Amino acid sequence: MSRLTIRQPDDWHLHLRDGSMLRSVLPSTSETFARAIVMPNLVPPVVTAKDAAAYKDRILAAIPEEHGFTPLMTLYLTEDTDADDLAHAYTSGLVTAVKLYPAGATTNSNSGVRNIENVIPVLERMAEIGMPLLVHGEVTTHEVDIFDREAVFIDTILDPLRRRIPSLRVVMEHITTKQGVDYAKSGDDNLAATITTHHLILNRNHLLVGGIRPDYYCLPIVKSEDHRLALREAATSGSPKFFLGTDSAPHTEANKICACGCAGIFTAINTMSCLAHVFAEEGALDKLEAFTSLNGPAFYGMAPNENTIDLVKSDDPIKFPRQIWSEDGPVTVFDPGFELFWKVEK
Ligand code: OTD
Ligand code: ZN
Ligand code: ZN
Repeated sequence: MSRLTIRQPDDWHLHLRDGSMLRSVLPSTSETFARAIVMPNLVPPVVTAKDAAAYKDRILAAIPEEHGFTPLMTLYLTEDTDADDLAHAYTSGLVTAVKLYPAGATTNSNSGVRNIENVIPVLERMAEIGMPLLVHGEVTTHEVDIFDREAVFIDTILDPLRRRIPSLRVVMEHITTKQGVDYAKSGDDNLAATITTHHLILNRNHLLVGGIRPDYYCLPIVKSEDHRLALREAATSGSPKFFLGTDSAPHTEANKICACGCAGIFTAINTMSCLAHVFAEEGALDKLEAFTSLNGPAFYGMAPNENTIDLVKSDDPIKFPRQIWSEDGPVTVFDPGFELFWKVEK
């Protein structure tokens, strides 16, 4: 197969940042994707309906005129979140979901939740109104090894929480382990999971063997090969439980390549080419549309996009820029480690 037509994709987990970085990275997404769930981990974070409305306006102002794009806003859950403000943000259509970051789990997550007990009333309210909770599923306990943090989170936080509030709709964001795949599969219709492009491609050898690769450093950290294979199986299975959340997370080169480099990989610009490559390798191109364009909207109760895109396989490798420019400095584009041949045509 050398041409594949699919419904226009959506990105169910994206970091757009703010200011000049927002203006630099947004077109890479809005060129190809119709909608994206926009992460609220700005500094300071997007906590209230008012914050979300203002951020949405800044995003809308940065969309190139020729692109149609809808940002789906999220609120950052804190132990002080006001349940009425959050419920109103959802029922009025301003906000699509709420993001749970365990405090300290990832970039700009210091205002996150320290003790889940303190947010139970808000989560119960969300369950009542059907508002999805998007979870960064890693414990931050110092004793727990960074490679085990997802599995421990599932056992000690997520599973007890779902038993306590079974009607809460939950998305396990950017799962990276077999345990994450198995847990998502074991849940009812209230549970789903996003998978990133880079976790389908990288294992921890790519990060660490032959010299450290700061451009492959992200959270949750890339795992061993058996976990990567489990993710590939899940993503290409067609199961409605799994859909794309790129977690494209731009940082300037200076902030990534230094003594304490930031976590995050900028994949927005070549994600669809990478995914077509992965799905073709797995003999599952017929499942790509479900992963990028159908399963996400179905979980969120939205219609899939009407427009289509074509993925066209060329004979010669496609050249993506190695970096994109921002006023704050260059941002390195994800290098999948192989040449890309699938090009998006709209
Ligand atoms: N992971 N980097 C970032 C967020 C994600 O956990 C995440 O969602 C970021 O830079 O905002 C990252 O590695
Ligand atoms: Zn996260
Ligand atoms: Zn993220």
